[in-house]
Amino acid sequence: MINVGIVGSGFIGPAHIEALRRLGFVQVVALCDGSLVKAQEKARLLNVPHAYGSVEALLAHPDLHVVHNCTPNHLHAQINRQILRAGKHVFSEKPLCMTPEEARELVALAEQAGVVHGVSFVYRQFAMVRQAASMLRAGSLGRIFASHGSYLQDWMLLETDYNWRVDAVLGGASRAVADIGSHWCDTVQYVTGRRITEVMADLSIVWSTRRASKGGNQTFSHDEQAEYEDKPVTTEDFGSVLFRFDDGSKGNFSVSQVSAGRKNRLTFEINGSERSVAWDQEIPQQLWIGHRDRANQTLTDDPGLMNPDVADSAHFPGGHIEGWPDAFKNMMAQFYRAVQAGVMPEAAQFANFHDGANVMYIIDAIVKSHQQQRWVRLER
Ligand code: SOE
Repeated sequence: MINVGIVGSGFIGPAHIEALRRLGFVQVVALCDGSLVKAQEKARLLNVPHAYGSVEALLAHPDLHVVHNCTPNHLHAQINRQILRAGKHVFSEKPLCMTPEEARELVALAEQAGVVHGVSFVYRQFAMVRQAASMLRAGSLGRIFASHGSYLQDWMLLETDYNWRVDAVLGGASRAVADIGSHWCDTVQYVTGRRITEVMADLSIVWSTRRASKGGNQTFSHDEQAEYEDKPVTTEDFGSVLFRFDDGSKGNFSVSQVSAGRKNRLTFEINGSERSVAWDQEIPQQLWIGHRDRANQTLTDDPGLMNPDVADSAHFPGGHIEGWPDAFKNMMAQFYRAVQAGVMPEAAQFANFHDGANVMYIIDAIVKSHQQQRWVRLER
């Protein structure tokens, strides 16, 4: 059995634990949170045998092999560093850190440590996203003309919606782009096999002051009875980005956390000279395939109908719809196969620290582009 420790038990820590438990060869042995009391309470609720009130104490747990960093953004770099210095395999929530400098440092540390390193970019692990990537690899779209899409949510729509992500000190200089645009970029770079090299961005804040619940808000939660205090907002609620890929092809995407009715709608469409593909995270089992000279198709996640090289990313016969928790399981399965082998695979299908750093360079360029109102080339 592989022994795992989880740091952080907010919205996402329990999702990691659930996915790990579905693998069968991994056990979550310890959990750590900001205080021992909170960690003990969460460990009891989540049936985790050991609880710790500090990362140091968790890292000293006997026979610990892997640590997942599921903390708020401002703690990512510091805790990833600690895990690497302890020589443990590391799986970090996104974004990898808060600045490009930290990203470069973490990539170097991960390489030196010789451990398996992963970043939680989960959307590339959906069966139909992997199918789209397989089709592109096989050349079935032809020459790529355009890539576009958006990632829209509504959990920050109201003036009374607040969360640590709003505070630049805790969430970073960018919010919507770093929180969900990061997923869009990773997913589309994975599908196309191309890298974004230049961006032109326009970011907007719709609530320059938000009314924060004095009791604090979890991600996606809303408390009707709360008492509020005013807090200034310096991070974007939505943004539009034009980009250029390394092969000269182009695209654009928008991100928004204030789009009423859109819960977690990551969509992309890629247009090639032969056909198009489009995908929507809220109907994840369908891949739309667009044609000019015949009727369009909707391919569903039936392993028997998918390309053989990616058919193992759907686990049930067609019609048994798989979604976000299943993509999470796929991501963990990829990562833990590498942990079993003890080395980073040649062509990892899970996002690693290099991918996490790459997205940090994109976010940094987007923020600079907005501030300077011009095209910005990525600095790696
Ligand atoms: C909040 O916007 C959030 O939970 C992100 O932080 C996740 O990465 C995304 O998968 C869903 O939305």
